[in-house]
Amino acid sequence: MNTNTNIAPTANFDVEKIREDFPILQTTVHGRPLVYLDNGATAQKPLAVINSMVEYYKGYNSNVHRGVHYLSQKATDAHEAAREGVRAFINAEHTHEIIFTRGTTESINIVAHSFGKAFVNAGDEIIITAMEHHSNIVPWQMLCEERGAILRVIPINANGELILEEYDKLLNERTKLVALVHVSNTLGTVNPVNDIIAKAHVVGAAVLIDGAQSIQHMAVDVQAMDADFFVFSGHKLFGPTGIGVLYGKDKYLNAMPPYQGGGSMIKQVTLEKTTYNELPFKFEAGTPHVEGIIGLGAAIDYINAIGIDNIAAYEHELVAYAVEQLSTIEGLRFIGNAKERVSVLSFLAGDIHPYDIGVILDKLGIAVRTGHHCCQPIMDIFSIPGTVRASFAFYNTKAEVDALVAGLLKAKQMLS
Ligand code: 7TS
Repeated sequence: MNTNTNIAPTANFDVEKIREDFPILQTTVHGRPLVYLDNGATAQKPLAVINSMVEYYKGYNSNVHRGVHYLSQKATDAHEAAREGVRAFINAEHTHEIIFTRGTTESINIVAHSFGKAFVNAGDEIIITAMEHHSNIVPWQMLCEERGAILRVIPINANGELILEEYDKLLNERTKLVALVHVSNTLGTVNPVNDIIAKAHVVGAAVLIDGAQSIQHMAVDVQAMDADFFVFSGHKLFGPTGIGVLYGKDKYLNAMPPYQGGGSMIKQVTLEKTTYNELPFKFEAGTPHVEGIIGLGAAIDYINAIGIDNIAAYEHELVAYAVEQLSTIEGLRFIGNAKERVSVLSFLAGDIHPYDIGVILDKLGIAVRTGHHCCQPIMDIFSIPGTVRASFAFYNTKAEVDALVAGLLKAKQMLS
């Protein structure tokens, strides 16, 4: 089910101890202990992340890359250390290939805008898949409309897996870019990105991988994968909101025009003409989200201390247990049954509306997401209004899965 099935969590992976690092997990909702199963929307933050940002504001708040003074240099050092932390975490070749953005959505929009300007012309083709989040659909539709390019879509089967024979048929010398999700936020499907990227490269197309739902669940190596772009959000990786990453190979980033003009992204400005700064600053106009970057760096340090392979192995076991337990509920139907799947379970219970289930679970202190999860095309394919989605993190437990099952049985009883 997940790609790390052969690894067992090490003996020192102690979920109860890990939970102590997350203050919010000690709270109650409607008088019940919080059971947080909406990690796909945003993950909770460990104290190490919260404290890193408090320390920045208390001790060295300053703008970066601008001042010779002590505070500015300290903030700049922390900021650039976080960039190096991101580089190492995804094994990018160069630190300057790491661009800080507001999140996955902004990262994709930068590529659509700047790669589009440099490389996409009338009659060119862009390939996406039918399981994309809206943020990996709409920017490409906008680009295609603007440039007279054509959007092609890889369909999915009833299990929620890509139909790869159709991908083979779509690829051709007009394909300029393939943009797809690594792990579906709605189906949990893990896509075979290595093969998809290798095939795109045969026709000379670049590939953008949306890693918003993979980066927190499995080891990512952008060089081994050979991704041209890899994007993710800090807030789903136990870091703060408002910060994200665009990784791009420098051969592409150097050939792309800036996304925004302003301070920091320039080398020299006269009233007639501006020359642009080098990577990564060419794509980072204005004062960055300094505390967000510092918080993201702390989140990566925190994950590294636990070990992403330990996290993957623990979650594999947890999700297998959840599938087994949920399957005992009569009338429960999973939306998405991919062979390769991680950490996201979408389902329906009989013909009960997902929203009604979500409201009852909430009263029991259980947070799940209901609705279309910003993937309306998937709902159209399955002819459903939405799903109930439980999305797991490494701090969730089998006892919480049991609470979810009990809550669903109660909801069924009340609503049937
Ligand atoms: N791509 C995927 C696969 C996502 O799951 C999300 C957010 C995004 C892109 C956009 O990320 P953002 O941080 O820029 O907003 N997904 C979800 C979700 O599943 N529930 O809430 C947000």
